[in-house]
Amino acid sequence: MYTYYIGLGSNLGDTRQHLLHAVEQMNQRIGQVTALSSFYETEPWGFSSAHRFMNAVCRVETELQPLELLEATQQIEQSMGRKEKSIDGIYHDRIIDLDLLRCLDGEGHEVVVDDQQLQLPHPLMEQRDFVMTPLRELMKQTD
Ligand code: PH2
Ligand code: MG
Ligand code: MG
Repeated sequence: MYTYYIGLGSNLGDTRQHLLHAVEQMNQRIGQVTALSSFYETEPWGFSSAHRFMNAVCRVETELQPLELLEATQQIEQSMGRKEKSIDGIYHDRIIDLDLLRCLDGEGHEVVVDDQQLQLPHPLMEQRDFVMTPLRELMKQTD
């Protein structure tokens, strides 16, 4: 069993509803969502857009390996109508973005992944307040 921390972001349409829908989809298709941070309204980081973001982080328990989970989260993004993909730091407005941030194994040890498709822990997360603020909220919990 793995414990993952996943960042959620949306800056188009009913952003709060999109995050809630993504959490529901993760519960159905991935495993159990055992914690969800507060929702934070944030300014676009790394690109300019008139649309502000809603960001949150959740914790998910699942048997899926990191690359399997990546595939599953990408399927959820697509099923919710996500079109654009961020490539080489060029960002776009999006209905939903699900980013794998950290993975812990059954003993609570950090799982490190350095694959072309996926790096864990997320290499940019510490530069991003919209990730670290909700992530810290969940890491403080001691259940
Ligand atoms: N995601 C990005 C780029 N910039 N800015 C905010 N505020 N929130 C995000 O989720 C976000 C971003 C790339 O995925
Ligand atoms: Mg992202
Ligand atoms: Mg992403």
